[in-house]
Amino acid sequence: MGFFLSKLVNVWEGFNECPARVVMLGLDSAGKTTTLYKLKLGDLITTIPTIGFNVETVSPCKGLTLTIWDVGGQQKIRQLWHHYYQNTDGLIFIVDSADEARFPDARDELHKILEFDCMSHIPVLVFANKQDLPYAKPLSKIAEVLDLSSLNSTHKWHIQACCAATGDGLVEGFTSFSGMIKEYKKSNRF
Ligand code: G3D
Ligand code: MG
Repeated sequence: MGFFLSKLVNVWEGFNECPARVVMLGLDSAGKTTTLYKLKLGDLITTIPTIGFNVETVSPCKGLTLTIWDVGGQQKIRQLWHHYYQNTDGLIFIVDSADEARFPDARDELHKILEFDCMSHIPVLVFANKQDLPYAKPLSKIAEVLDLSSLNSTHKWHIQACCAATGDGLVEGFTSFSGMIKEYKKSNRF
């Protein structure tokens, strides 16, 4: 009986699995590639600046399978980001919480992405990364400088403090993102 029930639970969880395609963007050195491979390998890798993209399928939390496109964030290649926007179910935007000088650039890039038609209602997960650094700004400050409240009428968004190097905060962020993505996909089904 127990065996039968556990099989039933597995089948139910299979139905509930949510495969989705998301893009992961943010300024160069924010920690995108570190996040991707922490999720994929469970390990901290040595990164080099991403010139093109990395793509991996990961299951960051229960019931969610994501194909994540991690696109290079250097200034001259940001103009290519829009090539990755079609058929996207969500945006992960990563910020270096200790890089206060570039918060305005991060805000401008985030809002530019969301102005594209195909991104106009997608759910947004912001990771305030590198919270382990001594000068990292708190979540409230980062939400404010990114002007996230101005997205309230168009986007479901969530901001999560994290340290991609250790993985702290990643599961919590993706658990919130999972609900937002499922709701978005349901509303876009027809
Ligand atoms: P990017 O893909 O957004 O360009 P990377 O960023 O993942 O390549 O990371 C850029 C640098 O930030 C790397 O250091 C990486 O180890 C570091 N980093 C990423 N996440 C964290 C974090 O949570 N805390 C700290 N302290 N550092 C982090 P290097 O030295 O290789 O440039
Ligand atoms: Mg990178």
